[in-house]
Amino acid sequence: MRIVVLAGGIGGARFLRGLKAAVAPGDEITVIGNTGDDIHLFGLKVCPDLDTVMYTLGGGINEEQGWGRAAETWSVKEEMKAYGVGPDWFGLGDRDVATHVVRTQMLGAGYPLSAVTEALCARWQPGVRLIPMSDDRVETHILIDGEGGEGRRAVHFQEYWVRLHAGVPAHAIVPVGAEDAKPAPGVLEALAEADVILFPPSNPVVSIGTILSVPGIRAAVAGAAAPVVGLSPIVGGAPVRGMADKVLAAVGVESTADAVARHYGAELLDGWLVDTADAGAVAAVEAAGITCRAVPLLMTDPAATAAMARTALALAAEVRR
Ligand code: FO1
Repeated sequence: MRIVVLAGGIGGARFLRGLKAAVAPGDEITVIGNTGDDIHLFGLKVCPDLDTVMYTLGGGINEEQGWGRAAETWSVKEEMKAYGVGPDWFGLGDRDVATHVVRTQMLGAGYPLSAVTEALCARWQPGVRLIPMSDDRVETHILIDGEGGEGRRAVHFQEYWVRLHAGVPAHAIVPVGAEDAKPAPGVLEALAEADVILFPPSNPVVSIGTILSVPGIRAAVAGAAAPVVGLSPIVGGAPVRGMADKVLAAVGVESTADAVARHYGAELLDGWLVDTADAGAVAAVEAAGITCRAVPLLMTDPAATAAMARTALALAAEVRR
């Protein structure tokens, strides 16, 4: 079975670990990774969501953080601070820096991001095919209120997320460059040939939404022969992790399991899983033309995550187009 997953960072990576445990030998998982979180720092290109998937599935992730490397040291960060060269709010560990050096070197030599990602994954062996949503530069910016009452200003997603802790209202989410971006090689083919397409509990706006903003990808999902099943990132009216509610508000979507399903819409989704805490939302999702089931959705451990993945695959079989 060919399974295609549109994944962002931490939630998506954790779900993929369970999906790998749930599939049968011979099943192939292709991950279309969000690159809107990418940031250029100190002359290096950092791809947080691609790296979180690669490190999580390859066994190198810092487990409690959900990003960056395990057994990390911070000499480079300390030295940059000693030189007074910022920003100092985005923590690049020494081991992680090596990934960005290799990536930036290969990009500089003319390799597209998809080839670079394949090369980095040759070391990590994540057990999935990881393709960036695009080889073109797309960077999510957030429109916030200026300090001191001046007009609004756009900040890079990472500054909003990490320095500002999403603590100020987001008035707009702009995937800069998306309108000129093309799907990376293999993306549209994977979606066309998929037997199942999954939306994991990633951020619906800045992760899955950004992937869908690359021209051609939304239509490829909507027009795919494969059933599309999503898992709600919102449980009991709040995101399980991260700050998805802050960016959902920016696009006028309330933080409920059924509002997110309706945000994606029946033209994309055939099935939607909500947590048992949101069983009351099933009727509203079904009324929107999306088959809905209430099942445990907390990824408390690998076994629970594998069970979620199996339930998503079972629902896909039930709603097959
Ligand atoms: N998140 C933080 O909250 N603080 C950090 O200092 C930080 C550094 C960082 C470095 C590399 C990387 O790949 C991810 C990093 N993240 C950090 C997480 C990052 O903001 C998120 O993983 C995604 O962008 C959101 O999914």
